[in-house]
Amino acid sequence: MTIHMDDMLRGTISVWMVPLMPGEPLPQQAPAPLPLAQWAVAGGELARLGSIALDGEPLAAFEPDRYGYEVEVPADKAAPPVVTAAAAEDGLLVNVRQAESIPGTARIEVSDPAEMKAAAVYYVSFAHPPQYGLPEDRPVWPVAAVAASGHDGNVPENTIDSNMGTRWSAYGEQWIKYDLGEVRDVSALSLAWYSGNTRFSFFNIEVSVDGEQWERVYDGISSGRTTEHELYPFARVPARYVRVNGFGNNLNLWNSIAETAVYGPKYEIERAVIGYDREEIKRKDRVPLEAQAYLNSGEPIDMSQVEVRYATTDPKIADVKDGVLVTQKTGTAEIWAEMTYRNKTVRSNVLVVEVVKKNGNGPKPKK
Ligand SMILES: [Ca+2]
Repeated sequence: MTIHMDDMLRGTISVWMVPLMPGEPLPQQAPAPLPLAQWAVAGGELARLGSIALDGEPLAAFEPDRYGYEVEVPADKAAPPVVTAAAAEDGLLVNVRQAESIPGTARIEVSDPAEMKAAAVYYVSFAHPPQYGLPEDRPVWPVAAVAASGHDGNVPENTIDSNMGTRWSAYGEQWIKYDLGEVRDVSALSLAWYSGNTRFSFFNIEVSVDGEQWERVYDGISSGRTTEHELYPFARVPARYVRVNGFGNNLNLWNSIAETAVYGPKYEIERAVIGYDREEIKRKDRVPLEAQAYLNSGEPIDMSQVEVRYATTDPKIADVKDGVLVTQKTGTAEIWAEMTYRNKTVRSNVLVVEVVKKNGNGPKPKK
């Protein structure tokens, strides 16, 4: 910060410092300027926390006098950790407002009901590690139309021409808007920032079903580490329009995007099917089972990527070993499978296996 004051003999500068997390709005009203000599903390002391835990695990970086923490959550974890906190001493009140999503921020306030100590606020913000390049685990939605609040000759269409050498550029607070042509399940956007490896861009992402009512789904800063696509995931939401609001970068007020892509939800296992091609199953039989898992897009999954575990209601009648149905006694057993793909498990259909005697059409009635 630089302040020039020409021809000044005496002046007072008030600096108001407010700890803000990304996306948090400024307080509505500024406090009245107060000379430094009159600064004081109510009661002379702050209430403090003694510990913070994430999903029950102590936050290792915790220090009572450090009020902001940034925690990277593994990419496969969709929900933010649950934050708990304990006051440094008895008698203080701790109030936690959990983060709602990733990225997101939990807010912990510790206060003194006796009002001997001033309240303190701690923040724990959660983010996934940055993901670069075009993701392979999501469907890409085609863009039907693009428009922007302005441009300098580098037009908005340049962000969807699959050419990293062309870009949209606009100066100041500007937006660029993508129309998918129909309402889709949207859950991520990737942006390839022009000069993205040398500066951080400030932006947020909004979505809309009708182009009138907008919902903020992402608020952040680009990593400043890549000119490739950088992925910005958010909770899945139905949307036809996706808008990026740009606020310049850390070096100037230009918003420059080389390429944009809009994505649906991550592919995940949705359905598991097992079966066999045999009309009759006998005692001491061996019948190969067929197992197939399907994505939420309906596509079959390469089964070498899927972990399959079988279960039976009666292993003495029918069991599964190495993907083969193995029978012992006559009777009826139910067989099913649990299939796991990318940390998600689904249960298959249930096969009702009737095991009959050899050379017979089922358990013969007793004479
Ligand atoms: Ca381009």
